[in-house]
Amino acid sequence: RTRTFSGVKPTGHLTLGNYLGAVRQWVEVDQHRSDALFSVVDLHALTVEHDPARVRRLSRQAATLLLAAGLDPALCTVYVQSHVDEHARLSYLLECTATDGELRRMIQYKEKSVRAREAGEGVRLSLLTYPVLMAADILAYATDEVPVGEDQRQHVELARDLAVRFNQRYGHTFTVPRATHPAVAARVMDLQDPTSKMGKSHENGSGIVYLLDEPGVTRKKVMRAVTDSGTDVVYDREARPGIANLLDVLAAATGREPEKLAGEYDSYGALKRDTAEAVVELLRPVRERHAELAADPGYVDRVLREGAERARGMARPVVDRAYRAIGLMPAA
Ligand code: AQP
Repeated sequence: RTRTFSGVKPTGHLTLGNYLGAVRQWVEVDQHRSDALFSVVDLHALTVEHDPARVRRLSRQAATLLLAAGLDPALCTVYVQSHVDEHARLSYLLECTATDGELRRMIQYKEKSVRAREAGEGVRLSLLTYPVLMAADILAYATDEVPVGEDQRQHVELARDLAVRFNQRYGHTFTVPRATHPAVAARVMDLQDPTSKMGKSHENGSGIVYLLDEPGVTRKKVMRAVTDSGTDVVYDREARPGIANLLDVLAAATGREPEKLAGEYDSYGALKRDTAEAVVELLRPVRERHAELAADPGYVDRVLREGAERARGMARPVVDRAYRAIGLMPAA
């Protein structure tokens, strides 16, 4: 069976982008047709300025939301990254495989390090090495497929490069993974700035639909989405990014194609109203189930404990093999 791995960072509340770009595929496709692991990758939340209590709270919330969205512990493994030591163990070996030049080329590093400097904060070394830890997340499980939004494409490429390089130098150790992306809405844009990604850690939340937003709040955010000059509804991501983004979201929420939908609208207002309703209905069951699960933290704890145990059992032989292959002496 295909092995699948993916994760979410607890750097903010989960967004519609996370859902359409990643989580929905995990629920509807990956957990059924593959041997899948999904992780709240909390170590990655420490690469930028963070508040310890908030990271802890958001980690629990993200895990609860993944279950609320429909991940079923009977079908897949759900766990918290820091509960499994193998990620950090393997990361060091991959730091000894990657070069500093290839990490400095990562787009997210460039963007986020500029943001940190502008905010007068130091750039944490872990922000540079973050894609190496992500490669370890993936390679530790002999992963074949990594279902992610398009913003993660470059990081999965790095994981492939490191796997190939390690295998060439030290003998076959790692499966070489590949990224998969949803057909529609692989990159949901910010409703207030449709040229930048809807990202959960952005300061201004008015262009971001959070999975736990009340329906009234979601409606307001969609209705106030920035649209392009012009009035006719056409699907053109370059010339009309605002309208294209709404069409992508509506298409993803209704299982239609954005180009076809464009032909059915002759005003921006009607498109926004239908998109708002479709998003509210799409997220309604997730919100409701989240409220139920949040009232039963013992259940979530049990799922995460069992998930971590299973994950450890899968990762340990792979990481142990890598330790031997690279030349470290086994303990007597
Ligand atoms: N806007 C998006 N559209 C489609 N997919 C997206 N993903 C994230 N944003 C979008 C996908 O969701 C998965 C989990 O994302 P993440 O936790 O790694 O990162 P993030 O939501 O982008 O959060 P950040 O880094 O905290 O926010 P920013 O970037 O604003 O600083 C991934 O598969 C991701 O592709």
